Amino acid sequence: MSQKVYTQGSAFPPTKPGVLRLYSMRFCPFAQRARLVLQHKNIPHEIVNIHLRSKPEWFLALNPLGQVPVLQIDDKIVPESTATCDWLDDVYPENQLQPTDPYRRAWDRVLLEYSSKLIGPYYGAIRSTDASEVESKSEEIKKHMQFFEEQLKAREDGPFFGGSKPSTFDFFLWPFYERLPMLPLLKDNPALDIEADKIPTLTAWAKAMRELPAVKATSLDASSHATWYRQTLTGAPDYDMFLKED
Ligand SMILES: N[C@@H](CCC(=O)N[C@@H](CS)C(=O)NCC(=O)O)C(=O)O
Repeated sequence: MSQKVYTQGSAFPPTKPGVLRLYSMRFCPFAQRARLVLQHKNIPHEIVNIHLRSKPEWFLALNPLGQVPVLQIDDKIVPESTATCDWLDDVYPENQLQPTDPYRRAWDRVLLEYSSKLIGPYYGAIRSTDASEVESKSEEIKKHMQFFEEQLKAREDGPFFGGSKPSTFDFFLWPFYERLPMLPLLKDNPALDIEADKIPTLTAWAKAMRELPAVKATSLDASSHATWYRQTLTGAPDYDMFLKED
């Protein structure tokens, strides 16, 4: 199936019985969460990429919120990145990602809640044109990173939040961490440098994450992310950017 986006007016690509489909967008950090879990667990699937500024009517019918990711198999539809990942983990239990220990599972929920607080300053730093506002967003991002640094260090069984193997939370956090190095490229503001020396445990985590085949398969480098966000800020991003096929 083509990786090119489907736009408003495009015909619905027919589903096949029993074939799992992910509605995605190649630059979306939330959709990357689902792509990471699909890859990590080797779950057969197909991907339909959606033009998020010109959404097909059939996509809006599937998810009235109009957001990716969405999973579909037969008559089942699951939107929302965290729900898609947990659902995949439950339906494909081999190589389980969610912690079995209830205390750890509870704390992964806490970490997820904190990671959702990172998202506001992250997009704020991307969108703001005011240098001092960018700096204050950057401070907030660093404060959250420091929290994750301390939490991961306290677990003492890394390199992953899941211990010696990644958990769903590792895949929830990764797409945002992967995009942090593009912020100083986008804004040319040194306040946005991650300062890896202040978060050594997270830096070692990132190194281990980058070794995972799922991360290798779904990651883009900082300059590609910056190119994408630069385009979104000027209004007409090319959703098919970097695709080699016709
Ligand atoms: N809470 C959602 C957020 C997903 C989200 O914001 N996706 C963006 C793309 S990165 C989207 O679909 N935006 C289109 C829109 O909001 O109209 C999740 O975790 O899946």
